Amino acid sequence: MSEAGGGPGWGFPVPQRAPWSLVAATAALCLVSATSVWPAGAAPMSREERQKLGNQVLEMFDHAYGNYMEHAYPADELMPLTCRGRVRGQEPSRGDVDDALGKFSLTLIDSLDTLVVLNKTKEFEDAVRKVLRDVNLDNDVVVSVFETNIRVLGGLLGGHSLAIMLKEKGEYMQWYNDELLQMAKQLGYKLLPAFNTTSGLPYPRINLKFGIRKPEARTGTETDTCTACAGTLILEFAALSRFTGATIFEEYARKALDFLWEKRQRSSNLVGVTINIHTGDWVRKDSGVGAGIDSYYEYLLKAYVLLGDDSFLERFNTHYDAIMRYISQPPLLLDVHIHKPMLNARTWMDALLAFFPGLQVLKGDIRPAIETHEMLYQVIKKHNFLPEAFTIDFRVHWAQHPLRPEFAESTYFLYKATGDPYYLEVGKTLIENLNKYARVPCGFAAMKDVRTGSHEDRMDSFFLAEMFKYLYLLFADKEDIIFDIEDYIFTTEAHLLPLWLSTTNQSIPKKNTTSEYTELDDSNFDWTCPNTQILFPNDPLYAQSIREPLKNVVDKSCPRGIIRVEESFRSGAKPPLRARDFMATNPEHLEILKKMGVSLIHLKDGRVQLVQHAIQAASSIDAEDGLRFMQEMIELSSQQQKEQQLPPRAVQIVSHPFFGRVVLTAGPAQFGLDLSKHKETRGFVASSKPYNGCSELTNPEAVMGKIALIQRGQCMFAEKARNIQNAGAIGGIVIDDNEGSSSDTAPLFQMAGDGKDTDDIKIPMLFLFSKEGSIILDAIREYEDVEVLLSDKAKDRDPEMESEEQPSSENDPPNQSAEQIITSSSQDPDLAEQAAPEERALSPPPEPAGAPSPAEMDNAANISPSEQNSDPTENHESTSLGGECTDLDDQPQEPSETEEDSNPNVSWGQKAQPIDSILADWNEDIEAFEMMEKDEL
Ligand code: DMJ
Repeated sequence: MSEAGGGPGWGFPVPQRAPWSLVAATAALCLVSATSVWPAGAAPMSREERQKLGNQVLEMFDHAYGNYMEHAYPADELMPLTCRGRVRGQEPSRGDVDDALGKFSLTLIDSLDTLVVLNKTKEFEDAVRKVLRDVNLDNDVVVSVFETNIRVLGGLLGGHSLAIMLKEKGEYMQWYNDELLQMAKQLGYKLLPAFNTTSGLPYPRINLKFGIRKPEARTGTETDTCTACAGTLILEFAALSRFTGATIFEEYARKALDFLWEKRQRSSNLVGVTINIHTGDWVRKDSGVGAGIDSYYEYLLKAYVLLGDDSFLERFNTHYDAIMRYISQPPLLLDVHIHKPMLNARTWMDALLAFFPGLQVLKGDIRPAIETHEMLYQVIKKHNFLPEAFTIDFRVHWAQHPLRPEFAESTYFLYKATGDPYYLEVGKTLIENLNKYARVPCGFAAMKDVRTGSHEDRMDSFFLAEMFKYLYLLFADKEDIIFDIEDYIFTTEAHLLPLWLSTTNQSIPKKNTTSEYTELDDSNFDWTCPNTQILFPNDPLYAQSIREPLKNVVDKSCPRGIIRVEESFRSGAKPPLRARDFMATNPEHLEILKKMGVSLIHLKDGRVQLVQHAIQAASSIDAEDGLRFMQEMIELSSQQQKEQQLPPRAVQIVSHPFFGRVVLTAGPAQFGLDLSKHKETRGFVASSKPYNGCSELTNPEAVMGKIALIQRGQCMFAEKARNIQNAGAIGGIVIDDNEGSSSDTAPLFQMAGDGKDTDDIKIPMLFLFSKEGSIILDAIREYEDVEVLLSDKAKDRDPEMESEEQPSSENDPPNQSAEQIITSSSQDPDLAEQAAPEERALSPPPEPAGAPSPAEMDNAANISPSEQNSDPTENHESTSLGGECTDLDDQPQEPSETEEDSNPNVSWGQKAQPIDSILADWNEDIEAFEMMEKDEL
């Protein structure tokens, strides 16, 4: 048991307090009432400002929830770009992520208790009536057991918990008669067949109507599940048992947890990411605190809080010690192998681990929580959001961000524990970024790429279940909430379960390990947190002093080993094994690698990944050699990738009513104006005639000076470009002719030339899949004049333009003054040259030959050292390694945030990201995607 577990308080029934009170229980920190002592360094935020921010959160919630209810309900989720509901089966499959959708109005159920927290009691009452009236849990659809448990069962139970609380208060919900609980019970029984395995670990998926076994079920053949999937049931299942008296749910969830505990790797006390549900063998033996494992740890600690069973705390503490010993490398949290826990399994971190500082607060381990949170905040400040994955030198590894709430969650718990107003400022930044970059006219859209600012047509239900709750609570005073939040515990989906369940229907005996059960005398305790006097007894600068050394950890970071390698390159030293010669199958090479501290990780898809740990090298000289070798390998790989790929581009709709809020991910062209080197192109759009653009346009007057829309197909991309250019278009957007295609589901590709010289094409050309393209086509139908910006990265919205233009009707023409700031390519001197149409003699092959297939693109991103044979040039080394330590990702080319912020004129286009940095990110992005698409994030 850890030191924290050894105190006198471990046999006591859990007090009816909120999680942060457990900080007190765990670390004995909160012994005296909170005072108004703040650590110096962050000015206190006035009540007025906190209220203003709280109101802003309410307005944002209304925007998200209102649009879901108006445009999507009863569908599971809102598609905020196309402003309609996402109905499973009616949209192209997105793979595992769709398993959360069970045709049960997911977002409504997930939002129930948020409505009460946000003081929208009337709306809550309406929402509950809708759930009871409309939701069917008996659909013939295969859903994830994990997601259905945390979002739907948890949502129903959270709704029930607050419904009975309101009923007791005597004003609202007087008609309520446990109907949500009955639905929860019905759902619980529907999930039980999933546990019909010898291990007791549940199948990952179940058919809501047919269960597992029946042939119609279309599931039940799976052999593996993720640890979090099997280990994140106990709170909801125990609550269901205790609310209803039906003990079976709690029993099943306990059995699954017991099995996972038995299967932990005994020497490291870590668990892997995926496990075989029949044999209990670890399928993926890497171990971290993020994707695939995260909420298993969370539920062990919270099960102790809710159920008061010491065995859960013991297990948690055992795992926590292992995490802090092997995975925690403050401020980083890095995955390791369960059998060789000193060996890192990855060189990047995923966004889900952002919940961990919050859990550390609950555990009472504040220092590493502050450190990791600060590191994450800096990544956010750099990219506006936390990318799905980022490297240990803080470059984007996977650029997506589906509006995940974990960082807001940790911010809230850290504020509660420390009272440091710094965390209020962090929350304010989160609010600003959401409004600035993710808000669209019909809700909030996930970020497809945090670097370009492009969107995905999705707004996950957890955004409403969690994000708004944590942000609102962050700024709320006790009196702003109509009930005592401290009487509840948050599930992993932020649903609220009452702590009084710990003493209700306790049919399963507690495994209290202390033989002498001692009731804690807590009469001297004031459980209220934060208690900064105790937390920072001698030094009010404590929290700040922990953050301070980390302040520049992101900006000042260098890609691993660059400085040292740079020096050795300058000295002309070469590694004993050159990257270009390396063969993964050559035992001698492997021996050299080992000596240099370089380990080889075999990925599932057959590729290998190289990781260097200088500490494992035979000597410091070998370690230096290892760094040189790694640098060569990076250069070699990135050079090859650069040759074959271009980064994604952005099409941003800037006219009324979008004002830049809709950003579409676009594929680049290998010809025409390179948007990363030139200013963006802005103009109104017009459809070309013929729409395929394969012959001379019959409507040149319509496309002249505009951005022409052309349909994919029937001729080469380059030919289309020439035809619209000849008609006077300043740019072109090719829209996919495969109906339903989307960058959400298909990998982007670049439009290839026609195999001939394409230097005559001067205008920029971008490619949109059909769904993104139809957003523009729909906009034309509705608003007629639609203006877009073609660029390499979405530009900040222009607030002046937005506030100046208050159209009286939805169909008002767009602001014509906007034309005055058009940066059109027609002003480009280069373009003057091509004013006279050139003679062309093309006999085009069919178009598909022009575009590389997704598979070709994917191969380009692979690092397969055994296949490397091209020669990295010496010049390359000196150019990329010369000069100061630079982050290949953004620095020094990208203007710093301070520069941007201090320049009020910066908008629409002064935030260009250098091509190299985007290339590096884009290559990594594809690779990361390949590696992670199978992970259950
Ligand atoms: C939520 O559904 C839950 O928090 C879950 O535990 C994992 N993360 C998502 C949101 O990111």
